[in-house]
Amino acid sequence: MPFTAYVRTAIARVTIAGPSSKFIILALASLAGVMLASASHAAAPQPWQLNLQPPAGSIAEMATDLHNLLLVVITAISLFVLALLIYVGVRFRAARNPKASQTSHHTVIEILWTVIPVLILVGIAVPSFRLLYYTDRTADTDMVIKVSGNQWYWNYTYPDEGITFDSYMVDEADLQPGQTRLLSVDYPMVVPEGTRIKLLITGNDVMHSFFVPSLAVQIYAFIGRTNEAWIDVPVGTQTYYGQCNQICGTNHAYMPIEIKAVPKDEYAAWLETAKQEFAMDMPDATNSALKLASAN
Ligand SMILES: [Cu+2]
Repeated sequence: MPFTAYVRTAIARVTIAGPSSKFIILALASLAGVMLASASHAAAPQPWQLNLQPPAGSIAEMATDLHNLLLVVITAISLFVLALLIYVGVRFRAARNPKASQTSHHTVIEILWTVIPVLILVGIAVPSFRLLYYTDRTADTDMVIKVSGNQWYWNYTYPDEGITFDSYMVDEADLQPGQTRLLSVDYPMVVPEGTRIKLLITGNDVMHSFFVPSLAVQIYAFIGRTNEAWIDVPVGTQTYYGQCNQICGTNHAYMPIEIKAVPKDEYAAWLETAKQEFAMDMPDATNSALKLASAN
């Protein structure tokens, strides 16, 4: 159930309890709405942002729903523990209990504080494993991009198109209007909108990590090993920003990720020029090994 549906159900339940509690819940819900809305629109971090970036695609939506569910659970647990602490502090204070109780066992409570946490964990495990297995299934993707982490830039290879290019951050002095400091790159990874993309992620020197929050992808880029992930790029022209998320050296903070989702015809036009500009100059063996990896 999406988060908004949770809130709606909660309001409906509280309506029975009485008008004053309904007002409190409505006020809290609208506050949450304001907080969520302030972070919307761009798939990039915002100043004073609260909460996650707006989710893009099915994986990110599931991850956000799981996060929202866990937020409710963890808040309830924290409030419960706080209430217990306050109760114990007041009820069993030294002034009221000059002679301390010697109680050391209580079978019922011991069973409860074992069984209830287990039930909560099992309840969390179900949506958590559902999401894990969903992200693990990459069989029916539309295209493949190989991502290589380097000190300190990314390289994107489209094995089926025979193109490969490096992607460097735009220096502050060279920023054009509309570009974002520390996030814009010279050659973004261009993808067609509404596409499922398999990512083959590897590294060429040290460990990096390919992290795009709005698409809910964070995968290590290891040397000599290819990690697999997929992203579900939604319909709509949008630029998704991310960064290397594994401390990889001096310029770790300066190797951002920019993924530009464009309409299909715009992508085809980009591909035409890219094929001339970024034609892959690779031995056939490397190329066919890549194609083999992308076919599996
Ligand atoms: Cu890095």
